[in-house]
Amino acid sequence: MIRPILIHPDPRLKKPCEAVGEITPEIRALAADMLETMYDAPGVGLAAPQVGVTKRVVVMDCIKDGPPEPIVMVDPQVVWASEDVTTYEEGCLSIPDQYAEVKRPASVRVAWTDLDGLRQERDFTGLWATCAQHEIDHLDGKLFIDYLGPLKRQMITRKMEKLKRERARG
Ligand code: K1U
Ligand code: ZN
Repeated sequence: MIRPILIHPDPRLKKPCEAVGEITPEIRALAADMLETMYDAPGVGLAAPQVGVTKRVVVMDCIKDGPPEPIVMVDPQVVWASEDVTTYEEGCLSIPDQYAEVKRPASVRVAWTDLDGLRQERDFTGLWATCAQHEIDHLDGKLFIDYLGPLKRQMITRKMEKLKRERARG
């Protein structure tokens, strides 16, 4: 099922999410819906708070051409980050049509629980590393615009408020 994606500003996007712990049928259904919603958008990642669920679940697939490579991460943690940083022009499905350069560690090691309840650990580089950090930020109530200066952030927030007013009017 495709779930509606919340648009910034929304208090649910600013709230730190709660740990999941045990994998339940509800978590498996949430992950399936999130993957469907991400592919439909389309996007390369999605975090549970973006569909209004403040639990620590993210999905990602940064393969643009070729067979899909979906990853579901429950309770993900960055356990190591490289000293070298990279700049990527980020977007966000909760901040449509707005892009800005964000500097982050170029490589990260992430540990998470998979849908079989097994703990996984993997190193990510390139867009995968940027996306994993962007999604884990969502779980901590942080958006990519929080890395920008106050003027740019305010300008984007005002555009999103206008977009939401227009969408509400229909
Ligand atoms: O979390 C999100 O809002 C998803 C976001 C993830 C992301 C994108 C770029 C850098 C870091 C994190 C998106 O997927 S925005 C859409 C996007 O990047 C895209 C859409 C279609 C094809 C390829 C990329
Ligand atoms: Zn985002």
